[in-house]
Amino acid sequence: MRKILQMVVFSVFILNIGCAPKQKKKEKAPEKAKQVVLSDDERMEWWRDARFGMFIHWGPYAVPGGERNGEICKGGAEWIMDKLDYTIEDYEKEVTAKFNPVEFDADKWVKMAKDAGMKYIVLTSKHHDGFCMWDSELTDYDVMDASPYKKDIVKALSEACRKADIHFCLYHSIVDWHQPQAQAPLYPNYNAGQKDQTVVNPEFPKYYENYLKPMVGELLTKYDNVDVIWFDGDWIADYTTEMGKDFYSYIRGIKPNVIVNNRVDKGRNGMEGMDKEGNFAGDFGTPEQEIPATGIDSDWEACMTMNGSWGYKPSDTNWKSSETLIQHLVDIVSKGGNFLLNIGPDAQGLFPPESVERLAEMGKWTKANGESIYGAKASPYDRPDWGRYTSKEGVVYAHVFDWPKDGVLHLNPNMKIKSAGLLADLSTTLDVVDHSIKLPAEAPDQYVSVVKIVLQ
Ligand code: FHN
Repeated sequence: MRKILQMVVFSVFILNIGCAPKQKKKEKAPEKAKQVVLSDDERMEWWRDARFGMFIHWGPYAVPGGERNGEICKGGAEWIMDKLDYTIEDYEKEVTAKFNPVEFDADKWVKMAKDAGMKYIVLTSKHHDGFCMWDSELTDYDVMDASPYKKDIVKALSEACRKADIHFCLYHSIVDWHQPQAQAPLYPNYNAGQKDQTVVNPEFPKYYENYLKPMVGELLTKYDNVDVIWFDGDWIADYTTEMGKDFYSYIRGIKPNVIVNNRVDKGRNGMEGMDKEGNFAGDFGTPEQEIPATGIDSDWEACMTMNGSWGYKPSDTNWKSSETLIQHLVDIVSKGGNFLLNIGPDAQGLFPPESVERLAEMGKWTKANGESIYGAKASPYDRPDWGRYTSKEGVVYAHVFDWPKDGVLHLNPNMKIKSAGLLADLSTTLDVVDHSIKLPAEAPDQYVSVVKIVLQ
């Protein structure tokens, strides 16, 4: 009789929370951090100086690469579970069970990011498909138990970043197509709130309190060098601004100096990414696949793909040129923002060759001209027709996209110029006449040449 009672109690417990936690050691509450609490400006300083980071969208969705039985998923390949209507069981069987990236080498990835001039890496710890890229105590739907790979990917990249002295950051999705409480009940298509914002799921608060929140706490305590939590999936109706504000203070309570984007709350104005009027949590705005038309005097970071997909999608050959990517970096910094440029590694754990090629080109440029990017800010001068200005104390960097045919660079008439030289070769000074500079016939850089102007 006692046995039956125990069985009844146990199954009620499981039904109640909906996702049976791993039968592993009791998850202890995340330790309170013992760090010195920095001011907001001190906490944001490294991020503001960094200016350029690598986004990595990687997970089981790299296996199908956006294609199922000959059908191509529209948009990002990381949405294939939703867009091509996998059931949870089918996705586990056809996709997750085949995720075995045996070529993955975290040190190689980090070296490519550093050589490209990137100062931080943001890896998807869990995207919308709910698959966890680390050894989690909270679920069996992780790389250790649900995939043949069985190695902790978050740990590998965390350690490779520490070794290479580059900031390690995590993207974490609020949306979760694997967690029953995170989806609208009884709907074949996941997360029906995504398609119909009026659909709400009464179970969602349980998912938030018992799964999503402790999971981020686990990541922050298991991997001690997480410097940014980059939330996504803030748009669903189930997720409330009360949860967002609670989440932000919970995270800062564990790690006071961590930086959190504005998608932790509900303030984001769509893909334009900046906060609408009101009081919302989050440390920086997140324009996506677009660059604001003018400078913005708050912290923001534009995230962008190299082709059209965040996740690996070989059928998408619409690659931005290296020139375009370098000009985007300059344009963003000239408006006071950061550039988070995405890589979608394949199912073997390799960067697509087109991405490798562009990273190398950007690395050559940032090696020669990085002084005009890192720690640089928007300039007080209006944007010139031929390019962009960035600035530092007493210095303006003129980024010339269109090299003048007559060899004369016309600058802003309010600029009081003391001297000027080509950043790529400061050994020769350039002739300055009033607000114009005499340039050599040939531009030193094939994409964007930089003139360093010392102000009076
Ligand atoms: O739905 C996601 C998408 O898959 C990708 O992660 C981008 C990049 O942040 N964010 C969402 C779309 O806005």
